Amino acid sequence: MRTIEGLTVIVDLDTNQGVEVSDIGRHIPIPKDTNTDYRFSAQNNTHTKTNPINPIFMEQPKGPSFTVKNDHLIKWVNWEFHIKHDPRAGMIISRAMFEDPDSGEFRSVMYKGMVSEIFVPYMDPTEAWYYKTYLDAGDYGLDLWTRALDPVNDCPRNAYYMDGVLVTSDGTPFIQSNVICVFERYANDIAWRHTESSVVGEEVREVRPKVTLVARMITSIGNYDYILDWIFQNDGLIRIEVGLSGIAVVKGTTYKNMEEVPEEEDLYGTLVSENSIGVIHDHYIAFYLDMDVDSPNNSFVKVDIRKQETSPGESPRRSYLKTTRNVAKTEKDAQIKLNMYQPSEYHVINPSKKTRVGNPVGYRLVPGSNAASLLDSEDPPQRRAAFTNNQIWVTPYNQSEVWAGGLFVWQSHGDDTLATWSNRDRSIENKDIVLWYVLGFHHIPCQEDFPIMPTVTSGFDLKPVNFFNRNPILGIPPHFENDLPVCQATGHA
Ligand SMILES: [Cu+2]
Repeated sequence: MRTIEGLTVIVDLDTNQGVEVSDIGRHIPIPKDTNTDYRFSAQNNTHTKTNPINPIFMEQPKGPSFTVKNDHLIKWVNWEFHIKHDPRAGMIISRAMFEDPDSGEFRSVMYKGMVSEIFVPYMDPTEAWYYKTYLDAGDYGLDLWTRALDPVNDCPRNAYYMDGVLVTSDGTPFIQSNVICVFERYANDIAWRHTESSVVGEEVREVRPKVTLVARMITSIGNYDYILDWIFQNDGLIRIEVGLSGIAVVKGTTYKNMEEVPEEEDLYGTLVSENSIGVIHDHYIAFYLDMDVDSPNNSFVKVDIRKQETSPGESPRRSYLKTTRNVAKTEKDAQIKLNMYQPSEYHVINPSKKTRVGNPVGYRLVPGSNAASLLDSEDPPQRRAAFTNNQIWVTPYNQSEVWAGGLFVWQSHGDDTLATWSNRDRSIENKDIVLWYVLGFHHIPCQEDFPIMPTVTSGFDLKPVNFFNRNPILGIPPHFENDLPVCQATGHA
């Protein structure tokens, strides 16, 4: 948070020679350290009054409901999947299978899912800033920047921890302990419910609690922290969430107050404290999702939702919604930019397998809040990160197409990205396909982000769509008072 602004040294790494020193920020003071210490021990001044929350945690009187085999194979309710960690991708979930409650058969959902690349372009084109356009996974490696999780605050007490085995740059192996945690979460949410009160005296009320299983890793890449969660539900849904926290990069400035800034001057961000500008930037997280819905051969279906007008005299209604299923034949059919006024559902289906009533079994990609890159497609960072040109892509499985920004991103020019592969327009129908989802955030810093930002979260779901013959969790029991620990609330008004 105390930046030495405008001092740039260009080094030729091939010759190990300094090429140029530029010092254009000599007139910019180094910001004071006032209010930059975010440690709890530093928050004892009398200016803040934050009312505390009493200690809170979840009880599991009979222990967790998941088991871990061979350190990596997780079994929880009807789910079974494998977790490993990877120096570049962080956490990798593979062989995710669901035991069908009707048939008892273990059915494949996803062969492999992981973060493929992260792109963080800063939006300041001036000399000391234009190059700050990071490709975090390829440049740094998500697991190489992961440290042990805080056993009480990063994950709950009922969490199971996994170590990571990494190598140093000279090939020496070392163990990074407690880098992934797995835990059950109960936040008093509801899995399904209904009250039937139309018949007097015969009220039916059925409610089922929602408990989820979370696999979490957190990487702290320099200034930023990415909280990466894979959340499994017993109804077959997988939610993938990314939380952003940590320290927003600031730029030094002579300004201490917005009143001093000429109206026409572009700050490239927000004055977040005296002499500190939080520079505007984006975050994009590209997910690699090798779906295997009931077998490797799947198809991608865009279910378009459109307004249909009725004919005159046909109905009192003028319009209604109609869906049209379009099976993507080749890669370009599956290059998708999200649009609220031309909406679609995005299904990965198994065309060879149908439900009892004849629908193809599938899983649906459900986007959450998202952001698209607005950079010029020929801007060098955008060419290198051309995987952000669309939010959804589908490619045929190819073992060399794993890293959305290319295998070697250092000094890349964008000739080995997901966009290059996808533009080959290969056939993707009834093939082993990889679904890609690009999750984005525009980050216009605000004063609350200083000196450390409250977590911002977004994500997406992989949701069964006609995968089961009916609601797969009709059979789960409700909670009963007798099953729960005996404790009394001691709250006072
Ligand atoms: Cu940010």
